[in-house]
Amino acid sequence: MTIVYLCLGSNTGDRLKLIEQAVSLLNLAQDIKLIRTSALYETEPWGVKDQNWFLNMIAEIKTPLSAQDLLIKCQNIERTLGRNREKETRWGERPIDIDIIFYGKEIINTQFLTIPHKHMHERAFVLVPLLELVPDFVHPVSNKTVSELYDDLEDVEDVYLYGTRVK
Ligand code: PH2
Ligand code: MG
Ligand code: MG
Repeated sequence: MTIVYLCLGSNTGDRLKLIEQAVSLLNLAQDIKLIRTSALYETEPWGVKDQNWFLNMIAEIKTPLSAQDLLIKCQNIERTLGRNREKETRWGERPIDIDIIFYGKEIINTQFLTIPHKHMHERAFVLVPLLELVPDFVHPVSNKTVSELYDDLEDVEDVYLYGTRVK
């Protein structure tokens, strides 16, 4: 069993409903045990500015799945909720996105998967909800804690507490 931190995001359609549905599909999945979720945050778009604001949150799960199999499960959930990658642009709008941020302390670099997530240390929309759950978790590549990564952030995009807890 591995503890994994997922970042969920949505910036089109009924964002709240899409995030809630993603959480319940994760919870229903055979090999995924949902442990806890962060609060929801409304966040300024990172990367491509000219798009709707996102709702983001972190889910802490436990799973016997490999990182690759977990990725496939997450992508299946994204598809179930109407995501069509062929219509998307890099960092552009999407109804639902489920990214693996940490997979235990593992470091993975394949064609399909980079873990820890390549951009997590640059993103307040990931670090703020992570800070809420695991401020002392150590990033296995930089060896910095989540709270150190947060303190090191430059160009912090706006992150607001959305006020509704999903779980
Ligand atoms: N996801 C992106 C690109 N930019 N910005 C915010 N605030 N939240 C996201 O989830 C997000 C983003 C690509 O997946
Ligand atoms: Mg993704
Ligand atoms: Mg993403």
